[in-house]
Amino acid sequence: MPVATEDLQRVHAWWRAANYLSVGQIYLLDNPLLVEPLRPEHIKPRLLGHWGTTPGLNFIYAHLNRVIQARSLRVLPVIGPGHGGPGIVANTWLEGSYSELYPELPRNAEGMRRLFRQFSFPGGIPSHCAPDVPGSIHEGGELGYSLAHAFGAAFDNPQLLVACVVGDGEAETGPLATAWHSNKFLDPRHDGAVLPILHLNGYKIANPTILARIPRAELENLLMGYGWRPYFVAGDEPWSMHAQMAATLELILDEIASIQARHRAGGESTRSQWPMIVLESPKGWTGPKVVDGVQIEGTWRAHQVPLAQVAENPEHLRLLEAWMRSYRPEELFDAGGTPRAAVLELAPQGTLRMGLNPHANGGAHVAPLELPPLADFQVAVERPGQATAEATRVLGQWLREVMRGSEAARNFRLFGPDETASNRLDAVFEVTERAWVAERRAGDDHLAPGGRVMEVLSEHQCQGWLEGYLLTGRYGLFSCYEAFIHIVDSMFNQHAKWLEAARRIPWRQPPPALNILLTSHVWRQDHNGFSHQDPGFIDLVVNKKADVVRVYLPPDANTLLCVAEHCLRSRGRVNVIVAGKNAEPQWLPLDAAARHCEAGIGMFEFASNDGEGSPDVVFGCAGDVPTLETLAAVDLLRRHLPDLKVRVVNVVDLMTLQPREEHPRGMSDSEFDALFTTDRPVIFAYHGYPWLIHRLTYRRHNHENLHVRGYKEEGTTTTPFDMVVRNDLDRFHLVIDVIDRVPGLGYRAAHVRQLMRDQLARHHEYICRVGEDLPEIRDWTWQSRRGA
Ligand SMILES: Cc1ncc(C[n+]2csc(CCOP(=O)(O)OP(=O)(O)O)c2C)c(N)n1
Ligand SMILES: [Mg+2]
Repeated sequence: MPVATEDLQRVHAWWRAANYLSVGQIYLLDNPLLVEPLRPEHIKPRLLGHWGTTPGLNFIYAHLNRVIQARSLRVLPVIGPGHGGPGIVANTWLEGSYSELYPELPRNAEGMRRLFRQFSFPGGIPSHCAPDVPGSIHEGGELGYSLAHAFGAAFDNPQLLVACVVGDGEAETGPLATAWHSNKFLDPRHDGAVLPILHLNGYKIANPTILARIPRAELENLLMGYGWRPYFVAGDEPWSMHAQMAATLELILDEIASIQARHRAGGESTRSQWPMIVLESPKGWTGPKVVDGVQIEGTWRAHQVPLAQVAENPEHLRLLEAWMRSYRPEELFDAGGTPRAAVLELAPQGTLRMGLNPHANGGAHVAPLELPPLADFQVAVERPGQATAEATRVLGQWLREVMRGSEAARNFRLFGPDETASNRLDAVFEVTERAWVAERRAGDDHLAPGGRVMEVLSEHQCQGWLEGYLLTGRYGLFSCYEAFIHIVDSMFNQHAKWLEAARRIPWRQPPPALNILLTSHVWRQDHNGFSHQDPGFIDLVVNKKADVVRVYLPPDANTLLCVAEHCLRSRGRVNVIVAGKNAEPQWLPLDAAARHCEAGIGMFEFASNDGEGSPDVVFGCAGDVPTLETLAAVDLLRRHLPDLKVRVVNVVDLMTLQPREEHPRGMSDSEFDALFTTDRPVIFAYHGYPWLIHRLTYRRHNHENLHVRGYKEEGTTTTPFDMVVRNDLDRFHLVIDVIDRVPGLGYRAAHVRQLMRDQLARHHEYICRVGEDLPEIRDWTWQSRRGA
């Protein structure tokens, strides 16, 4: 049914107003209402920003406003081409949300002057849909994640419609290309809807886009192949485009409502073909058509600023003024700069305005997550090393109860690329399923619509969905192979930047933390080998601002439980937890584990024999496998060099190693010196690349005595113990390190050193002959020889 002309006129007025305000932000320092002819001193000295995508975004925003009003919809916008920031700022200023969050920018001439001036200006706001932009959960700086974020926001938000603009250039990225498949995971009963709007403006920065240069039938088939029903809105004549867009939105919203009604009434559980829009419009639409004899509108040349020499070139200045006046600002704003009723009538009310959608400030609307008491899941550890457990399996049992506790609120999900069971978290399947709305066959394992375990073989989707889920105020955990978390290095960077920038925006509240569990780690890739061995993600993580990152290396199951509980409670951070899934000896009972985690670092008294006096050597260890090897080395030292005074310091929270001035969890120098001494050799067995420990401690007093063992890129498919041997992280090498570094010991302990070398040779010979580790290695357990 065609939409009434008056409605389209309102949409058109809004669009012109938003376009006017967008151009003003890119170009003007002053004279916002053009009350006098433009002069060079009204123009910004540096012209920054992106015009090309902006009129399309403004067109979409205006049309969404109309349907939000007509249908009282709750719409969250996700803007893939986030470089169109001035457009979204313009729209949120028009609807009033901007001035509510930033009262110093009221909807009048002075507010408009400041709005223009602040954009991409020192001391002002960034050019993209960064955290300062009302209603944004997606900056759109690094392209590719819009659709994953949109789905993450829609999961478990049944009343929400996420309108996701996808750039046609963005659509060429790997993450976006896969994200179309998110529709196989969305359950209309429990989840909201995502409406993708492919912004087919034909160009990127300097090239056409692929999707704009294939026949329409091919594009249609491609999108249909991904399971969507594409509707095309195409052209450049505004009134025809308004009519098409409005009618298409009506159709589509009816379709979405009908899909939801059918599923929610209980009748239907099969996958639906959700509608989407392909908006084919000129890049830089309504901007200057030709500049200096070159076509701008409808080409890649419209991407950034179509008129680049406005202050210097009178013709450009004239063109800019003509361009801005083409929107007829006097019809849109009164003499005082306030938008006229004809424009404002299109703005939805209250929190229906997209800029004030509560979901976009998820941190301010977080329901508590019920966490079951750890005591019910603890491993009984009567004495160190006596019990054996698979740390992640223990965690899985606790997570099962977290799943159960969040069943009604549906505010917790687990994400992972196909590895929940392999990572031994499969207890959760006693309570929920893997989300799946595609075909199911006999023999499938725990697949169902509405499941809250999200498995897709795309680390990008796992990360993107989770980010969208968290930013809209829910909780989650992403478990991943350690080596393959690198696939989302860049996404991690972007999310950490978002969190960092959001801290400076007063109205934003920190969302629940992004928790990444790295299991199937470098030391236990028994089935795989070199390709699966890389502990370098931690190195990347610690580059980020101290306040937003934490890295935890729990040495056993009880410590893992304590760490996980802490992480699920924390806000505004990225927590990385590294923990193995294999059966390993357990060191700490739950109460001791809790104290250890609270401090983040501490002595293992049970393994230290330096008593009141000072140690001859200090062992540092971080990570489950390095802790095991350290304790096995201590065991050997007790046996062969019983007089040697050894101290063992275990690190759970890697950030404690940094100076306090660098990180809120960092130790003071005196605390560090008390643990590691100022003059004794320190042998540090670390889970990852050794250099990181040096990087974190290079300012400490005893740094010249610090000797770090870790992964040095020696990997293959071999036995677990051979992995540590190849990297000199094994107990025998650690004992040799002690002998070589404790003054005077080299001579006295030469025979022990030789014995260690012999053991390494024996190990090598045995594994090559038998194919598994020596029984005394496999079956080694901690024997307390305290004081022996
Ligand atoms: C991952 C990534 N690669 C490169 C860029 C640089 N870049 C910024 S905008 C852009 C073109 C985007 O084209 P499109 O998605 O079609 O957006 P629009 O045409 O709407 O501006 C590129 C390549 C980026 N931001 N992110
Ligand atoms: Mg484009």
